[in-house]
Amino acid sequence: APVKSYAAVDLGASSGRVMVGRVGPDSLGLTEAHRFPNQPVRTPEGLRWDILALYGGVLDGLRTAGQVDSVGIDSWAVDYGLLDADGALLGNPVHYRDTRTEGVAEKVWATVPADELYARTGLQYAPFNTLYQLAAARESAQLAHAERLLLIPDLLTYWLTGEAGTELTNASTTQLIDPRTRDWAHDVASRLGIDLGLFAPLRRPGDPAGLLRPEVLEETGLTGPVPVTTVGSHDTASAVAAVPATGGERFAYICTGTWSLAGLELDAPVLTEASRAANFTNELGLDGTVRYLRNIMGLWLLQECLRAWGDPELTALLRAAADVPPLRSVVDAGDAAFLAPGRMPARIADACRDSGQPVPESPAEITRCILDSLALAHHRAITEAQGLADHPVDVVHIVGGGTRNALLCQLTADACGLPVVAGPAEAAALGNVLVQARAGGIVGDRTAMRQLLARTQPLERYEPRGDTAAWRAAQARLTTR
Ligand code: LFR
Repeated sequence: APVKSYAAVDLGASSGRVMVGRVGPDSLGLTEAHRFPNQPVRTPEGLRWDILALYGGVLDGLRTAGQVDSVGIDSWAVDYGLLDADGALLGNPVHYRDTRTEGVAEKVWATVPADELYARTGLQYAPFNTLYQLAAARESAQLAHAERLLLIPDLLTYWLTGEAGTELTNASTTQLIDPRTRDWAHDVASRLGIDLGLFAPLRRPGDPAGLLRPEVLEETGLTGPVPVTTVGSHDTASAVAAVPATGGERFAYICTGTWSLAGLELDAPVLTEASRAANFTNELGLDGTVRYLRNIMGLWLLQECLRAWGDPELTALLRAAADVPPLRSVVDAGDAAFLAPGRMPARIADACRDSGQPVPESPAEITRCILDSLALAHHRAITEAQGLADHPVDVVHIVGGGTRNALLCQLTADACGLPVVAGPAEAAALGNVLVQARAGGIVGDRTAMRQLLARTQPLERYEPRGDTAAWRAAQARLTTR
């Protein structure tokens, strides 16, 4: 049976990687070719992505990966680069944690009220949605000179192939897509004076995205033609595609990494007022599915603390955190107050103090507070999603980097009162690889992709330990304040 090789470029907020997936009808292996840091830079204008370093990392990774049958790219969502009429990049892409969008949403809502915006686009409120970024940039010289807007994976694809497109799953995070028609929300854009002509034509996971340019082949030592395949270019779309759910399972998922994205895979969006009030988002997944989920601050809280503490050894810290008494103090891990970088241990301590709870002091105590808080937020999102979508579940799948954090997985099972199946850790890269393999005819439909994952990937199961009363009490402390 044929085995094919696919390079998956997967860019996260703190690191990028180029992985090589080898896929056969009954086999799936993934190896890391290259991993490189993603270090945003504070320039005089604000927080910017170092896009050239990322592109350099992609080229290095492809060189290390060696000959592959195709390449696919996914990254975090919402951010973009602007190109001028010559196709040259105008400035460094702005980081979604940059402060330029502060106070912008209110101005947008004066033109298109928040409830109308939700009914049309199904997108959660987040200050960094592309729509608000474009509104913030409205008067800028850069936008005035722009002829093209390319989301980050589309920009890198353009640099690799010379072909411009807008991948749909990622486009759904711009807040300019109607999740029912899966096409642009023309009325929303025109009312806000956003020129949809900036966007290249939509393309969908599985569509061809061009061939590596001759210069790229030369630079990476690959022999052409090497096609680039459109994948679920939003990393969360790729990660959800790699949830190893088997057949008839009724499941929720949590994609863990810098963010925790917790929710359900649905056939249709939920656009009710209750859903808006609960701030659930309807992003698009593979094959017309809807990723109905909530953004939770995620391991960002811990990453920022680790940075403040000078990067102590994580294994020892998690062991110490496991010994801290549970649920002493919890914070709202969904709170946008934690969005910006910096001073994270102090900000968490402040939140505990302000809510009249014991103030965690040592790194172990703060770490435990973060993990308890995340587990609580996971439970809350999954419970509310089931109610709002009328879609009950029996099991929670955790995928992504957080699956390596056994304490977080166990606490999530405890808080949810449901079994947790953890893995794969490299879900986004695997989803990326499998969509390429599907386009190449090696695997069948979405169910077949998931069954292949369930058969081949190491998974860990966590049973709930039954102390639900303590979790409900902790939840009540947060919500009644
Ligand atoms: C996760 C993610 C989330 C998105 C956030 C910002 O990496 O893509 O899904 O809300 O980053 O783009």
